[in-house]
Amino acid sequence: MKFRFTLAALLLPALAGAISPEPQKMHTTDGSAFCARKAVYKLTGADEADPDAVNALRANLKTDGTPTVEIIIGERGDDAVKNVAEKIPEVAEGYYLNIVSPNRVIIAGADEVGTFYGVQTFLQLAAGDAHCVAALEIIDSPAMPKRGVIEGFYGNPWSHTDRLSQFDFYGRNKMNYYIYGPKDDPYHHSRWYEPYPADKAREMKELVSAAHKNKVKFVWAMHPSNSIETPEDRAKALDKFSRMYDLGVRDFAIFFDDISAKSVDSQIDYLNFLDREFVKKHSDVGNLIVCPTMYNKAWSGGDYLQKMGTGLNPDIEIMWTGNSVCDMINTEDCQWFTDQTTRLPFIWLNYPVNDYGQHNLLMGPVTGNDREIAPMVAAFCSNPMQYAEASKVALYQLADFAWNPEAYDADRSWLNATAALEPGNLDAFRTFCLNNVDVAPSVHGLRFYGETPDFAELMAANPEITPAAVIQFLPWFEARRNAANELLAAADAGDPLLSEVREWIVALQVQSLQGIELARMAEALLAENPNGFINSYKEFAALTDEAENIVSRGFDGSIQSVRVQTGTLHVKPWIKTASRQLADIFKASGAQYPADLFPQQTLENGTYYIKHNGRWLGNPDAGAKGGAPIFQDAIDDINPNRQEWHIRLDPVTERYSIVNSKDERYLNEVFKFGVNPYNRDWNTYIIRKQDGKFSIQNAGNGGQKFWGVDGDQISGAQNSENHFIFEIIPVTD
Ligand code: LOG
Repeated sequence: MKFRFTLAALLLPALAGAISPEPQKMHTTDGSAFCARKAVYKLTGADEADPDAVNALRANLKTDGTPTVEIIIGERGDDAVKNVAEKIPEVAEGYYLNIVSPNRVIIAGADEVGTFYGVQTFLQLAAGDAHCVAALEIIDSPAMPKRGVIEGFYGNPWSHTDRLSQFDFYGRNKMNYYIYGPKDDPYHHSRWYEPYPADKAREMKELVSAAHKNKVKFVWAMHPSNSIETPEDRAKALDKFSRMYDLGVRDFAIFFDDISAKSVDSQIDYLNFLDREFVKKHSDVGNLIVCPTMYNKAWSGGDYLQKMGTGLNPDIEIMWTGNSVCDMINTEDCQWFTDQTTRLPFIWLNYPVNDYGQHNLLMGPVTGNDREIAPMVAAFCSNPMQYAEASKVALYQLADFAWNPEAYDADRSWLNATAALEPGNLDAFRTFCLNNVDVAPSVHGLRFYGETPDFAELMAANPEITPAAVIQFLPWFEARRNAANELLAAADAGDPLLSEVREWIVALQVQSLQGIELARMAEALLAENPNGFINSYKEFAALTDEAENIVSRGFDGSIQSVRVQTGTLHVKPWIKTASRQLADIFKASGAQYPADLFPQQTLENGTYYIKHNGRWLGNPDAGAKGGAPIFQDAIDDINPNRQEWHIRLDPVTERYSIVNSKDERYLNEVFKFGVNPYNRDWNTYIIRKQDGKFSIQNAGNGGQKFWGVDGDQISGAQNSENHFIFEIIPVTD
């Protein structure tokens, strides 16, 4: 089904709050709107209609007093909505919503869930900025049948309050799946066979019922690892499932991720056993879901997936994270999976989970999933961060995407998400989110490059870091400081999302103060005010220390706290480079400064001789391409700079580059003059000092060999040797 947006539909958000997810088809009709703020509602059809939908209306709208607006509500087959029966979409969970001028509303679901979703849409319209509702007609239904969340990360599981708040959020944003599988809940994983203790069981029961009220299937997942073959293990599994059934659970999953599976045949046999002996014996239990051990293409091999596809009972659904563990989903991923298994993948999207890159939060626009995947997936669920409230920024967008991928626009969805979540601190919150977009390099390689876009523009406009350029960044940092201060006040006043990520707000605050202090250092340099520079530099160094030591999650019972970081894509590296740059300019100015002002470096940036056994390292073929430096017996009086080397600390790798002063050619990891463009990941060295002698070692991509000497040339030295064999002597003229 494809619909186009009418111009009127695009103009609607001006009148109302954003509808989440974006409806498939919406247009305004003739006639004027009524004012929701003042309306008193009368419900027609409430006796027959879905009770959760009716409760949601009653809880949010005024129904006592003389009615001014009538809401007619029901699902297909109900008397109240029979006149609009042909308008109701023929898709499960779809609904028809008609706001009729001047004072009538019709909400007609394709089924109970559809009615509930129609109510959510109406409530969003009625809560819009102007509280005025336009006359309009919406025909809406989901593109993907199963949309939701897998609590499947490592680290602090969500709290009971977190989960209750999530279900409410899923209901409002039309997500219908929640899979319970936090790796660090022992009753899910390490001691899967043990029943929940009484208090946890009570909570579980409450959760299941809260989920169901929000039309969310509560899937309880168990991770039995390889304990699946013996009759005892199988009896325990049935027992645990029965106990969960007694708590209200009607949907089950088995996770086999992150283990080395003994055999795919025993996994299949086990799953079919549970399907036969438990699932099929309960008419009200939904399809079993499995997360296979080979759950992404990069980790797949042999005939594992083909066997799963042919061996598992046809109703069992198989989860899939795509091309690799953490990757967005495209049509090729889905097709590849279906070719192996002859089934549609139940998508487990590893976003915004950050358990593999815990120092960063993922708060940006959600991009990268192909919009054409809807017919190619059985479900689209995402694994979030251990920060439940903060995860809602991404989950809102993923709900939007899964419902209506055709219309999905990441930037618009992100604007709507942030507006829905933090209306009171909107600009500051958006500023915060944009400082936390990229996850930084990690084992999984997933990156997001849209972080701090306006900072990236400033960097592009000021490619060289001069004092004048650094001052250009001051307003940017001042705006971040103001945003952080505003958000900290809101966090301390109890805002659940902001207090959850309070440490990242502190990180933004400290980072912005670092930037402000850099501008002061730059001003002092321009004003030739060494004391001003020294004072600001000390302040900057203290802030840097503070920035490195902000630790998250100090709550009682937390099993994990991490050092937080923010702005890692552009801002943090820029601050580091700029501070070194300004310090170098200051040192070169000849001003007096305390010996311990700057951090201890093995060597000051400068020009040096490198000597071994009284011989000088030189570049006799200066200007050639390639070739190697050699040790020479005599000092070169004619072309002295052939034996002089610029040794400088690279601010990003914090290692040294070694460049000949005659022709500016750098030394590479095989002890020759590099012919490729200089690359700091390959061409920087660790230089250490001991008893007046130095060692030089490859690092980064260049390996770990030390410099040794073989005849006239540098050679790679073994680890066991003494490497402190060089003199590095400043060239003083
Ligand atoms: C785990 C998951 C974890 C995620 C990201 C799956 C199926 N399993 O590498 O628990 O949160 O990656 O770190 C996983 O994704 N293993």
